[in-house]
Amino acid sequence: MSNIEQTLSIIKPDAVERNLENEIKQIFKKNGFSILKEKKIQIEKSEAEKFYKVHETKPFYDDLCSYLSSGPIVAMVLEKKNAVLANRELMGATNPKDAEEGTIRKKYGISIDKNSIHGSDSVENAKIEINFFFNV
Ligand code: IDP
Ligand code: MG
Repeated sequence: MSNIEQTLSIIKPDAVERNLENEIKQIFKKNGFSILKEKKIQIEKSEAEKFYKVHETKPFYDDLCSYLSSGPIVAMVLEKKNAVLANRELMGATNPKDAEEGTIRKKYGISIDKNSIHGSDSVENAKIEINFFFNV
């Protein structure tokens, strides 16, 4: 049974700012992900608020939305077998301090808020998030 999935990845402003875009894309490719679509954009804070709406009651919501809209980001559609989980594993824990060796957040993350990368957390949310960036 093939379980080919697509997931949304975002290279966040702290990583784009440090010119890590190509290095991070290489990590995805080395780990068997195909990058089906990609675009570099800067979004409005109102769009970030929509994207992160699930976190609207959290104390860090406002800072998070300011941050995601603070500079260019690279949104990508990644495809692989079990892509959603595989991408979460490759990204590492939300807080880079807790991320395992070999993960993107361990390697590049600066702090819990500047953690370099976003990845969808379920197949259902991946569809919504891919739609958000690519089907407009
Ligand atoms: P995830 O990115 O690993 O899925 P989420 O819990 O969905 O983590 O949180 C979304 C983003 O919000 C995180 O990537 C991180 O940048 C930020 N964030 C999460 N928890 C905190 C926190 O406690 N303080 C500050 N920022 C946070
Ligand atoms: Mg999340």
